[in-house]
Amino acid sequence: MNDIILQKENHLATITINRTKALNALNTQVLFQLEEVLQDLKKDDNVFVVIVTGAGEKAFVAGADITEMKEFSVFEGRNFSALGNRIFREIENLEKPVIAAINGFALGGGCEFALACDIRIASSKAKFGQPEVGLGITPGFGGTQRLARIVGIGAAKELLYTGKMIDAAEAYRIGLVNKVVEPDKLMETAKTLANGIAENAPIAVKLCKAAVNRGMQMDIDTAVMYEADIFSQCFSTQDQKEGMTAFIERRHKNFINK
Ligand code: DAK
Repeated sequence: MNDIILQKENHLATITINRTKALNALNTQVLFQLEEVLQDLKKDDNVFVVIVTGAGEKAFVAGADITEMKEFSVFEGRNFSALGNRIFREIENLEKPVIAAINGFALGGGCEFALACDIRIASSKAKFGQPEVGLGITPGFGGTQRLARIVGIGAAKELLYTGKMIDAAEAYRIGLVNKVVEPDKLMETAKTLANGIAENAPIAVKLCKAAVNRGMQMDIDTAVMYEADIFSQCFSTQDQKEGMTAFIERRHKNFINK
C-alpha cells in the first residue's frame, strides 16, 4: 500500500496520501487503497479518531488525477465518480470523527476530500479551490453539494464558478476550515484535537456525528426527535454508566467503547 500510509497510535489512526510526485492526486489505485484502509478502520474498535493528511510539504491532495481523467470515456468517468463518491460517503459515515490536517494544496477532489471530513485544520500555507470549470468539468466528488452546505451558497458558488484558489486565512474567514496554524504545528494541533476527542466516550461521539449528519437532512421537528432517540441509546452503554459514575466519584473516567 505505497500510495496510502496507515499509522495507528493508541486510539488514533493517521492516513497519509503518499503520492508526492503527483502532489498526492487521487487516481483509481489510490482510491481503492483508501477504501481498503477505511474498511480496516471501520472494524477496528480500538481506533476512536482518524486524521487524514498529505505526504510532503506541498500538497494535501491536488485533486483527482488529471492525467488519468484526461482519457476517460463517459462510462469510465461515471465509474470514477461513483468510486470517489462511495469512499467520501464512507468517510462521512465512518463511525468515528475524521480530522483533515491540510498541509498544502487542497484542490478539486482534494478540497472535496477535506469537505467529507468532520473537522478541517489547515497549515497557513494551505490553498483551497475547486478549479474544475477551468478543466471543462464540474466537481465530481460532492464538491457542489458539501461546499455549499459548509460555507453557504454564495461563497460556494463564487469558488465553483471562478475556480479561483484561496489561501488558508480566506478559507478560515468563510468557514471552510476550523483553524489555521503554522505548518510545523499542523500535525501536533490535529493530534491534540484528536486525543482530546478520544478521551470522551466513543459511542457518544459516534452518535453525535450521526445526529449532526443525519439531522441536517431532516426538518427540525424530526431532527430533535432523532436526537432524543440517540440520547436514549446512550443509556444502554457501559460508557454512560462509567462517565456519570466517575463524575460523581470524582475520579478519572475509563471509557471502553461499549
Ligand atoms: N493530477 C495529476 N497530476 C498532478 C495534479 C493533478 N490533479 N496536480 C499536480 N500534478 C502533477 C503535475 O503534473 C506535476 O507532475 P510532473 O510534471 O512533475 O510529472 C507535479 O504534480 C507537480 O505539479 P506542478 O509542477 O504543476 O507544481 P506547481 O507548484 O507548479 O503547481 C499546482 C502546483 C497545485 C498549482 C498545480 O500542480 C495544479 O494546478 N495542479 C492541478 C490542480 C487541479 O486542477 N486540481 C483539480 C483537478 S480536477 C469527477 C470526479 C472527480 C472530479 C471531477 C469529476 N467525475 C468522475 C465526474 C475531480 C476533479 C478534480 O479534482
